[in-house]
Amino acid sequence: MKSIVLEELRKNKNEYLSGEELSKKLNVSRTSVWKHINKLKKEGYTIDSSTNKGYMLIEAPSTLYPAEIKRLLDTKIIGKEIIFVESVNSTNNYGKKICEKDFIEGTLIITEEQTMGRGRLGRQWASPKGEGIWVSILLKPNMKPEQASQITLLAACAVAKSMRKMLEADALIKWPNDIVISGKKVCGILTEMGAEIDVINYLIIGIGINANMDEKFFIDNDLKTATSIKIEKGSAIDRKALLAEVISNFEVLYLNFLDSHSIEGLLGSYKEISATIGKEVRLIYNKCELMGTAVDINRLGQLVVKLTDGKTISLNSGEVSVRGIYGYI
Ligand code: BT5
Repeated sequence: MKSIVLEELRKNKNEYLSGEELSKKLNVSRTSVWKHINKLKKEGYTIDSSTNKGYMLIEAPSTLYPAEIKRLLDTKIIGKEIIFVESVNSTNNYGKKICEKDFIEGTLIITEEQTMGRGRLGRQWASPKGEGIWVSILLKPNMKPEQASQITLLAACAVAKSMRKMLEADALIKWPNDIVISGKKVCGILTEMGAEIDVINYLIIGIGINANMDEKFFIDNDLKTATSIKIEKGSAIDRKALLAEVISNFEVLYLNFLDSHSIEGLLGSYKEISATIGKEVRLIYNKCELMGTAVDINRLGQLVVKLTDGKTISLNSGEVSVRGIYGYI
C-alpha cells in the first residue's frame, strides 16, 4: 500500500492530492493514508502536507529503495524482484542464503552499506554507507559451471558501458573483474557459484561501484589505486539512474548470452574498452610470478598472455596486475 500511495503522489507531481481523494481511490481510510505518508517521510521522502490541500511529493531520497529502482527499469527478469536491506555484512552472503533455498532468477540484493564487503580470495571491499552501489544479482543460468566466469565479463561490460554512456567517463575494463577510470579502480565484481559437476545451481554476481566517495575516504583507507565516479567527474552522481542503467545493460547481454551460449558477440566491444590488452602484465600462475604482455581475450573469455620467455598462456581467472600510470594495479 505504501508504494501505491507513493505512485499516486508521483503521478500528481507538483500538485496536491487530498487525503480524501487518496483514501477513496485506494479504498482505505484516511488514517491509513496518513500512516503511509508518515512512513514515506521517515524513509526520506519530502512530502508537503497541507491541511486544506492534502499531500504533495516534493523530492524522493537518494536511497536505492526498490520502488525507486523499479520505476527506472523496463527489464524482463533482472530486477523484477528486489530485496533491499539498509545495512548488511555482504550482499553476496545475503544472496547465498536465499539461493540455497529457492529464488527467482534475476532477484537483486541491494544495500546502502556493507559491514564486511568482500573482494576475491577473502579480500575486503570497502563499502561505506550511501556512497556506493553495492548490489548482487542472483542467476540460475542453464549452462556448465565452467562458463560461469564468462558472466563476470558480461557484468564488467555492462558497468563500463553504463559509465561511458551516463558519465562520458573513459571507463575501461581491467580483465576480468575491475573497471578503472584514469588508471584507478572504480568498480569490482565478485562472482560466486553454487554448482554440481554439470549444473549451476546458482550464480551470484556481486557488483561494487564507488559512486560518491571523496578523496579523503581512499586516503583514510589506504586505497591508493582506487577512485570514485564523483572524484573523476567532479560532482556527485545519481546512484539510482546508474544502477538502473547497469541492470538494463546487463540484462541485454545476459539474455544474448543465454541464447547463444557464447560471449563471441560481446568480445569486440569488450576488447575495445580493455585496459589490459597490449599492456605489460604481472601474473601469478601455478604459484609463480610471471611477466608478459596481454595480447588477447579469447572466445572463452580467457586472457591470452605472451610471456617474456616467448611462451603463450591462456588464463581463466586469477591474479593479473596491469602496468599503468600508478605502477601495477
Ligand atoms: C573485487 O575484488 O574487486 C570484487 C569486489 C566486489 C564487491 C561487491 S559489492 C557487492 C558484493 N558483495 C560483496 O561482499 N562483494 C561484492 P578484488 O579484485 O579481490 O579486489 C579487492 C581489493 O580491492 C582489496 O584488496 C583492496 O585492495 C581493493 N579495494 C577494497 N575496497 C575497494 C573499493 N571500495 N574500491 C576500490 N578498491 C578497493
